[in-house]
Amino acid sequence: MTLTLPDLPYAYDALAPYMSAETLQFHHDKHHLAYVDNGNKLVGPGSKYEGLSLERICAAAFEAKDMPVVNNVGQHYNHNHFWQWMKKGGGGNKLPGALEKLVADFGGFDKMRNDFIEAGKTQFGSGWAWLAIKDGRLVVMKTPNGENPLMHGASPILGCDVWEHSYYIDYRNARPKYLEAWFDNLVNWEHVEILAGAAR
Ligand code: MN3
Repeated sequence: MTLTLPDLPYAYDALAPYMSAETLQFHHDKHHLAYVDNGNKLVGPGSKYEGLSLERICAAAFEAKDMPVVNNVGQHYNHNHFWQWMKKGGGGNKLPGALEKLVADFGGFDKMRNDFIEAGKTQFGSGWAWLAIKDGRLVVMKTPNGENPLMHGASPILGCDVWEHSYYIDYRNARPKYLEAWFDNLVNWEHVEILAGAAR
């Protein structure tokens, strides 16, 4: 398949002050583009991944321990959703109805928020914190580098990029502050709901 860089679904300055235009310009225009360009050298026509969806490529590459594809195509999938997992005026603890039961069964909103932020804080080095659906239940996960829950038998519904490129301009080394600001002010719960619906 041919990977293409999606446009951001908002202006570069839409997420300030929680995520600056400068961060989005580097993160989207440089970092995500590099994953697209590198990924296209790995999964293009003639490769063994030809004809597979992005989701299937993630799982197949991890199964095959094909780490260049895991990391570059994984990061393409992760960032496609990362842009959509944020919006101006996001966050808050009012969830769409379809998410309420999943979150209640997990132990409630506060436990979900705390566990998610803790996962992001404790991911050693570059990686992601996740909410995912596994065996019909909500789980919190963390993964290194470009890995995602698709590679671990789960369906991601929310992910926060904890690579330094996602927060260093705005928060320097304060990853916990970034995670809290991100969760409380930027999360687009409607995109989470869409993915949760598709995961059933
Ligand atoms: Mn990133």
